[in-house]
Amino acid sequence: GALAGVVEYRNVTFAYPGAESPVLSNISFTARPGQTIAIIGSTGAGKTSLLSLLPRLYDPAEGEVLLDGVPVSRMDRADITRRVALVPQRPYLFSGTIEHNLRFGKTEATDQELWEALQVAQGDEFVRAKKNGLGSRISQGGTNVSGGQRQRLCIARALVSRPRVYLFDDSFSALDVATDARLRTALKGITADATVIIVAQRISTITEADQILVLDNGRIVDRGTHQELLETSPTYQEIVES
Ligand code: DUT
Ligand code: MG
Repeated sequence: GALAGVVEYRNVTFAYPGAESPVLSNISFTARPGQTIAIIGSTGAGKTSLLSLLPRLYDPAEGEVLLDGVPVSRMDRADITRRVALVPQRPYLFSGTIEHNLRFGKTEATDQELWEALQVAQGDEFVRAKKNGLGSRISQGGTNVSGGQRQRLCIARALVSRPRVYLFDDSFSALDVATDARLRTALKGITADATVIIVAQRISTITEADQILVLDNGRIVDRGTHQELLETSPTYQEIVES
């Protein structure tokens, strides 16, 4: 049968509670297993807001978000969380060991799976260099690891949970170009039959995406592959040149 993990946004409009104007207007797109969909757009365009609707951090005012054909508004958050992993723009670690942080919600993962996830996330070296390895303690909020290390641990945590759908909110922008490229190559193997949605700042992160959505002021103004957008989208060209 068809692989699970089909995400569909259908005419989605969303305003934050109490706000007058919507931050997302009439958003429609479909992301299928095996595909990488990229979202790009200037700061405040609505990229994080768009991602937040799938795990139901918020519900849209109009339209529907569907997971495998079922509106997420009819699903338990726990059920969605089993199938969708969001790596937030400000990655969060809680107090406990690195192992606890990686296994969060996925207690049956083996140590080998943890190390594989760390390797893909380009975080294995710094964990191995710690005296207590996976048993090293993380302080509340992860203040005793660097921002980049925190990001890699949160990417690894998502990988350990083996979701059908990955949402990466700006997870690669802080990495240097070479590490970003290595990470994404490694990611391809492990996410090959999953659905991947990437919010990105850097064009090089998304040139190979199956489809790029150009978000501007809460609307998808253009969509296509990198090559198509270079030829057709002034907004995309501006981003490329910036
Ligand atoms: N906004 C709110 N309340 C929130 C979060 C955001 O009103 O809790 C507004 C701020 C902004 C719009 O929604 O005008 C879109 O914000 P979002 O965070 O979705 O934008 P982004 O595309 O993710 O921006 P960035 O590239 O800075 O992450
Ligand atoms: Mg954002």
